[in-house]
Amino acid sequence: MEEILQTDVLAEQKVSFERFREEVLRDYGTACESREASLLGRKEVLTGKAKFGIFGDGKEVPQVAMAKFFRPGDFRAGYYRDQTFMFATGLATVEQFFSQLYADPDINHDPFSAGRQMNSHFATPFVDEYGEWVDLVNRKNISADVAPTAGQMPRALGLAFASKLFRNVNELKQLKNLSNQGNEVCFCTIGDASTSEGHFWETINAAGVLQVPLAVFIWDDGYGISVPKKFQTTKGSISEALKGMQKKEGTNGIDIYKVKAWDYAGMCEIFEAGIHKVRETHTPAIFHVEEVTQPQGHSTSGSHERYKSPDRLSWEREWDCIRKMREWIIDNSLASDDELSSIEEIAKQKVRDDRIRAWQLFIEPIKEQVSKVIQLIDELLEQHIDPHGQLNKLKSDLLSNREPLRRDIMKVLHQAVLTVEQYPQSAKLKSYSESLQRENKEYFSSHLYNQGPKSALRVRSSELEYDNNAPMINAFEVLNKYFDSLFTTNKKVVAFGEDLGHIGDVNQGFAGLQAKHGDMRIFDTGIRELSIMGQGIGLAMRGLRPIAEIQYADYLLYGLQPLSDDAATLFYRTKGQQSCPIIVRTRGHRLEGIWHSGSPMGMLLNSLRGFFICVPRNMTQAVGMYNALLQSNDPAVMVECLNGYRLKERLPSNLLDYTVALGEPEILKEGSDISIVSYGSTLRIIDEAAHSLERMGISCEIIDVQTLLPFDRTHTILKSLKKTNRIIFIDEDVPGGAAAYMFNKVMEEQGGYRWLDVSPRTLTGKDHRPAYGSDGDYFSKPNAEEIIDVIRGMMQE
Ligand SMILES: Cc1ncc(C[n+]2csc(CCOP(=O)(O)OP(=O)(O)O)c2C)c(N)n1
Repeated sequence: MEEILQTDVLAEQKVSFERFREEVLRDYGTACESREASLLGRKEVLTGKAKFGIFGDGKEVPQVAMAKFFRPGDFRAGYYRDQTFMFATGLATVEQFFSQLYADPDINHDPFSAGRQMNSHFATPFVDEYGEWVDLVNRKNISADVAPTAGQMPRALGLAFASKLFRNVNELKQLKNLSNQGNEVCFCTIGDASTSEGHFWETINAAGVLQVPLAVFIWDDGYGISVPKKFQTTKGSISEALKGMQKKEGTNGIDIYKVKAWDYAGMCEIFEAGIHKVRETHTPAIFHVEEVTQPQGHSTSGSHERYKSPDRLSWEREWDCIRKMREWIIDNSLASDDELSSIEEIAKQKVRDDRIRAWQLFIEPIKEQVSKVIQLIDELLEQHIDPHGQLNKLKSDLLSNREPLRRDIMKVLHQAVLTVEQYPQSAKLKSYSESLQRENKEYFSSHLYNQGPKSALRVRSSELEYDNNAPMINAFEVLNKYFDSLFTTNKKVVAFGEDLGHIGDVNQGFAGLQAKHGDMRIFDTGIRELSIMGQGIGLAMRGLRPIAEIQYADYLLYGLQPLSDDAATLFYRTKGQQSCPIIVRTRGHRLEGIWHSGSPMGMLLNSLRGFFICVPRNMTQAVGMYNALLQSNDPAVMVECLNGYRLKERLPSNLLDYTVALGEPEILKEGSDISIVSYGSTLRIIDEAAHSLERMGISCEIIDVQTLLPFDRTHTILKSLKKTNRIIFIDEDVPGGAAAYMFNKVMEEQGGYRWLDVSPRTLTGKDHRPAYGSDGDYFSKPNAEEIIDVIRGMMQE
């Protein structure tokens, strides 16, 4: 009996050893494939087939180790070094990797970005074509990479924080496709030099405070392009520098682990235990991966021989992680030298084949277009249409281009059409050119905003309703009652920011609501605008509806980078596969002084294409906009009027149903002499001026644009201008800011210049920031007297 048992145990041990061996060899094979992809990728750039390449060579072994513990339901927010992780998790193939390197715009070939992103910028689908969140629990999720160093950090905080909410907020527990009760980990990767960015420190501090399941892997290869660690990091070691944040008995904080990039077995052991702890306890962790190499240098833009010493270069060769893994496999008798050589050879051949297939996929459709153009030119030549032999020349130029791009075809087509446009026989050529223009527009310029069921533009305006005895109340109370109803009916909404939880925001929009709806749904944050935005971005990407607050519009500048680089580009850079319906709530325009009266709308307009920018004049209008936005998936900024919270507004009875159609201006007062275009707080100054002007016999039409992005989709302003033939754009931004933007839209896009009797004007704040005090405000921002004078001048012109 004992003997039989012993045989069983031995057999079992043999099986598990065999499984272990297979897993190790599979990892080794993945590492070899990835290395080969890096080597061949670089060649593709140097021979001109691709434009730029950045690769994960030197990080292969840590990434096969890390990938073992990345489970369905988990998220990654990483950067451009993670190709091996993507191969090891099965989320990317080598062929797709090359398709992206070639900038193949077909999403079936580059499923991460449809050719819109540089190579090694990965993503997986979070939403379907209708804008509905897919089942994120049973798949591994890659939030779309960005190139700005440390740009992944704020989003990573939000992705991890979502798990904390899913674990702790009862209302969210039924959302079974979005989370498995918060048991997910957000894997975040970053290069050692990028930890110098404020983004890193702000995120790690917030994670330590919040206790979220964030696992940060730092690939420490000693350099940020050419600049060594000693110029990047205090004490030359990020784990040393972070020690004050380390979690101790009875404190919050982060766990810190140090591993060596060439130590496969050591990393597997530490990652397994470390990730398990992050998942179970929501304690964030840093894995400082030291002694990483970079065999080919930073990117295809330069060579590392320029800045690494011969000693360093020879150390990197000796301590190459794949070489060390190979030695470890042989030392532990897991495979022979021959077996490993065979794995290496198979990997090389596979990558060569995948590369060729990706190139074929990329070039075939282009070659078909070339053939079609040649055929259309030949048809004209057969009819002896060839002014000055130009068509023939265009044909031979195109045929001699061995690796044509789409732009080369369009250039030839454009010239060919110009050459023969006077001949009726050129119709087919023209029509083909137009069809390619449409195709290229779809390839390169689609998906800035949602266009399907989740477009906010589908939401129509509805009427405000009032009870007979509806009270006049402080405007902030309108918002407060609205948020109360919203949080009662929409379980996905959360709101947070500085002073937003306990006291209910500095203007009391949320007063009393934390006590009612709980401190996991309405809460305070540290003073960290950048990562408040990241927190909102990550939550929104995981299917929640965050209202992330920036206390004053002036401080949006602190949080602008993740909004501009990450949230605004997300839908575009994934060609509609990921959405970020964050609502950034802030307040601005007139109040006091240089940093509490900002109206930096031009800054937002220029940096947030991809967002809706709402500029309501009162809180009821803001409610209608919140409702419209909450039905859609695009991100938005809501700038409430700082000086409007204590004005009286009538309490509507349909707060939850009232909607404002975004992108449609509202005529506030009809008039016949001049169209005055504005938004937000300035409208009250304009109203005052208009009363005086009316007394002088000048009839003003006042138009509230309501949203700056999108802008006047109904061309309401043009209709007004056709009636008045005079127009002025007034706001509190700097000269050349949002007023100039509105001016351009109406004059150029709407063709407004044709209806002018006098030259159009903009009237804005001064070039400087507004001075403090009521006089400072009066002399820094447009005032009623200025408006009267300018408009009287226009009437006399
Ligand atoms: C905000 C920003 N600044 C500069 C750059 C240019 N840049 C790209 S990578 C890089 C160095 C990053 O080094 P590290 O974080 O160590 O990562 P590694 O590339 O070594 O993996 C720099 C300066 C950038 N992409 N973004």
